[in-house]
Amino acid sequence: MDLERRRLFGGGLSLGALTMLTGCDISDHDSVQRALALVSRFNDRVQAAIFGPNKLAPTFSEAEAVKDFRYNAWYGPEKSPVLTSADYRLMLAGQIKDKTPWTVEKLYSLPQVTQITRHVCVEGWNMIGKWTGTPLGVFLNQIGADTTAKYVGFECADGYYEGIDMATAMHPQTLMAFKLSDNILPTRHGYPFKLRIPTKLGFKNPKFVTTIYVTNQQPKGFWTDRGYNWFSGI
Ligand SMILES: Nc1nc2c(c(=O)[nH]1)N[C@H]1C(S)=C(S)[C@@H](COP(=O)(O)O)O[C@H]1N2
Ligand SMILES: [Mo]
Repeated sequence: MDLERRRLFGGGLSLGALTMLTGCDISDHDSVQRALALVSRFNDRVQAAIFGPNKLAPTFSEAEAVKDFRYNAWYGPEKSPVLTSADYRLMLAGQIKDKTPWTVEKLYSLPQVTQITRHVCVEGWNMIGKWTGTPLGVFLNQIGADTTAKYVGFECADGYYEGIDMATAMHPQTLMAFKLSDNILPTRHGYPFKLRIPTKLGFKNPKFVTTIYVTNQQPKGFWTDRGYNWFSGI
C-alpha cells in the first residue's frame, strides 16, 4: 500500500475521502486499485496542464554540487551496459526529418551548457550534481523533429524506456548530459549520455539512451509500468 498511500496524500485526498468519493469498500482491493488509478491519471493531467514551459528548477552553486554522485538503477553498477564510442550510434525514429544515426564524436561536438541542479529519486534520496550537455530542444530542432508532436520517447541499452511530453522536452533545462562533475559521463551514470531533466523525478532521467523518437502516442515508462505516475514532475 505504500506507493498508493504516497500518491493519495500527494494528491491531497485521504483514504477515507476516497472511499466516500468512489463509494467503494476499502477492503475491496480491485475497486480500490481502479479508483487509485483514476486519481493517478487525473493527477498526471493536472500536472501536465500546470507545467510552466519556461519555469526553471532551482539551481545551486559549484560548492553545493556533490563530486561522488550516487548510482542507481534496477540492477547493480557492475551490470551497467558498457557502450563504446567506436560502436555506439544514437538511433532516431518517428516524426523526425533527418534520422541519420549519431556517433559519440558528433554528439560531443554539439554546443553545450552547464547546470547544477538537484536530482530527486523516489526511493528517498536526492543529490545536487553538475551536468554539462546540449539542451534536448536544440538537438530536436537540429534533426528536424516535429516539435508540434506530443511526446519524445527514449530507449536504453539496458532495456529501460521512458518518455516525456514535448513541453518538458523543449524546456531549457532538459539536457542530453555528456558530463558529470566536468568529466565524461562514467559508464554507470549512462555513457555516452543520459537525459538530465531537473523538472522530473530521477526515474524519468534515462541513462544509456540508444534511441530517441518523436510521437503522438504517450510512450511507456519502465517505472510507470510498475505503478508510478507517468508525469512525475517535481
Ligand atoms: N537506463 C536506465 N536509466 C535510468 C535507470 C535505469 O535503471 N536504467 N534508473 C533511473 C533512476 S530510478 C534514477 S534515480 C537515476 C539514477 O541515475 P544515476 O545513476 O546517474 O544517479 O537513473 C534513472 N535512469
Ligand atoms: Mo530513482
